[in-house]
Order: sequence, then C-alpha cells, then structure tokens
Amino acid sequence: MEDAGVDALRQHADPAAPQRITVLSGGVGGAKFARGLRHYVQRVGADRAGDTPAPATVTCVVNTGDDMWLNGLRVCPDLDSVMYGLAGVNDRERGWGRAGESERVSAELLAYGVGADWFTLGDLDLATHIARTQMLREGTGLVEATRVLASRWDLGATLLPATEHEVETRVQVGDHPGDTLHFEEWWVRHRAALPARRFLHDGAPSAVPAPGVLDAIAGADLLILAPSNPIVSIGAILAIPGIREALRAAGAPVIGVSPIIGGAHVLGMAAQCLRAVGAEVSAAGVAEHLGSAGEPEGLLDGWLMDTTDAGSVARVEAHGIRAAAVPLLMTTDALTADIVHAVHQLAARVVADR
Ligand code: FO1
Repeated sequence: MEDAGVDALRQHADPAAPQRITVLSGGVGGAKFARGLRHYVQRVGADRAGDTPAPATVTCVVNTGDDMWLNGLRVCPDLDSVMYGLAGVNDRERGWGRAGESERVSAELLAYGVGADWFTLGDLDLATHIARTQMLREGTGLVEATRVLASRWDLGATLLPATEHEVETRVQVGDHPGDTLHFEEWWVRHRAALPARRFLHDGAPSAVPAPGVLDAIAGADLLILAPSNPIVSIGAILAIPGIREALRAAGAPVIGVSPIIGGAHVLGMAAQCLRAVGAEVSAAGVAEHLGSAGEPEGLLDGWLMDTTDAGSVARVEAHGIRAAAVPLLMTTDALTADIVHAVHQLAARVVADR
C-alpha cells in the first residue's frame, strides 16, 4: 500500500532517515491507538520491503496524572495500559490490567484492612508495581524504570512518561477548593458521578517534561494526539510546563484524533470532563478546546473526526484546522491502522499547504 502521506512527510525530513512519529496518549484508548500505529508502521515498512527507508519509529508520551501510591507501591495506570496493550498481554475486555489475572494478593490485603477496596491490583499487575517501586526506591527515574519493564517484550515503540515528577490529577468535587479526590477515586470509586467543579494537576508548576520528551516532540516528523480524554489524559500531559510550547514550536504537523464520536465518548468519562470545563461534548467542541496551531496556545494543524461528525468538518476548518472524517472506532488493529493512514494523509495536506 503506497502511502502518499508517508512520502509527503518523508520529503519534509531526510528521505533516507526513518520517519519519527511521536504520539501523546492516555491509557485505555491510547493503548488501542498505539497498537494500530505500530500495525500501520509495520505494514508500510513491509510494503516497502525492497525500499531503502527504515520503518518509522514510534514514541508514545504517556499521561502520568492517574499515577498514585497504593500499598506502598507506585501505580502508573496509563503507562501500564499502553505497555500491556503493545505487549499483547492486556485484558482485552476491561482495557486495563493483565489478561488471565487473579486477585489473591488483593483479597489478602483487604482481609488485612489495607489498601483501597475500590481499586484492585491483580497478582500479575502487582509484579509490575513491585518492580517499578524497587527501581524508583533505588533512585532510578521513571523513564529508565519504564524502559526496563517494557524491555521484557518487543513493544515496537518507545514509552516515555510525560514527566518523572509526581503530578497527580485531582478533581474538585465540592464547593471548597480543597474538597478534591484523586482522579482514580473520582472515576473508579464514584464512576465520575460526583459533579466535577475543576480538574487540578497537583505539582505541575514545579514539574518538567521527562528526559527525552522534548526531543521526541522536536525531532518528530509527525505529532499525533491519540483519541484519549482531552482533559484528564491529553490535558494532564499539556499541564506539564514546556510540553504545550514544544508542540507549538515543533516543525512537524500536530494531528489530533477525536475521542468523541456523535456527541459521546466511546469509553471512559470524557463527556463528564468536557462538561465540567465548559467545553462542548462534540468532535468539533474538542478541536475548539485544543485550539488551532494558529491561535494563541492552540495546538492543532489537523483534526480527524468520525464519519458521524462529517458535518462538522467546515466548522473545524473555519478555525484554520484542516479536518477530515473517517471511521474512528478502533475495533481491530487493522481498522486503527486505517485511522493512522488517514492521519498521515491529513498531515500531508498540512505540509503541502505550508
Ligand atoms: N479501573 C477500574 O474500574 N477498577 C479497578 O479496580 C481498576 C484497577 C486498576 C489497577 C491498575 C491499573 O493500571 C488500572 C486500573 N483500573 C481500574 C483502570 C484505570 O482506572 C484506568 O486505566 C485509567 O486510569 C482511567 O482511564
């Protein structure tokens, strides 16, 4: 499958060098998108078997705002969802945690009355948290700890936490600004049923992007915002000082993929989050929330929506954001790879119009 998008982007960079793709994502949707992105890169790479250019490289900058300490262990839900998803060892039904999981240790912890009865750490999953926590306690940074964990599998992508600082997403659920819950408690314990007044990223002002993140953004030929929650996943990554600026300064086109289809999220709680910040719960509303690269603070050069929302293409393009509509349900890696193909074509349009 010759891909005009890839060629156009490659002209942008050194034709012989592998194309560098950097994607910003959360966990459950991010894992599905990363699998499709890898499938696409390998498919294009295979089609070019006799060709010189090496297959593209993929770097996933993953949200760490869901991270928390539990039973003395550092739990990184989104990093683990993307890692398990790319490794093919994830629980496909739940979208998080390990396939074939058991919960014997968690039951014992409850019997001892420790831990959170609303957040279950499976036995296999616990090994990840124990190994990660051991490395962190030895002074290893989260980037290196993630690399060591991921090196057990051949993921076909590099995983980077957005930051090595503990910047936890918290949700203000009451009138008083101090009345906040960790995001995971708001979502897992209360299913986002408590109206969110505000989302906070505790610790963000003193945080910096993790080592490698700014290079992965500046050196990319293509920058993609995965169809993750624009507030608590993509938004939490953008809350790390320097990342939004790096995306705006990057030479590569920034293409976002809508997490909202037909006015609703596919999984998770993006609708509740968007309403809480006064953004419209629609594909166009998310594009307007993220903003056009031509607007102050804005990010998007292109915005990919589902065919259901094809009627919003003109509204999004009126902001100077190039838009297209294709099927966005990531039900198989091949279908997700088709979405990635559409991202490349949109990026090629952006590059051609410059
Ligand atoms: N989600 C739940 O709904 N219930 C759980 O008990 C739960 C445990 C859990 C443990 C480890 C982990 O990495 C993720 C876990 N999740 C659980 C999913 C988690 O809420 C999501 O992965 C994201 O953080 C929210 O999108």
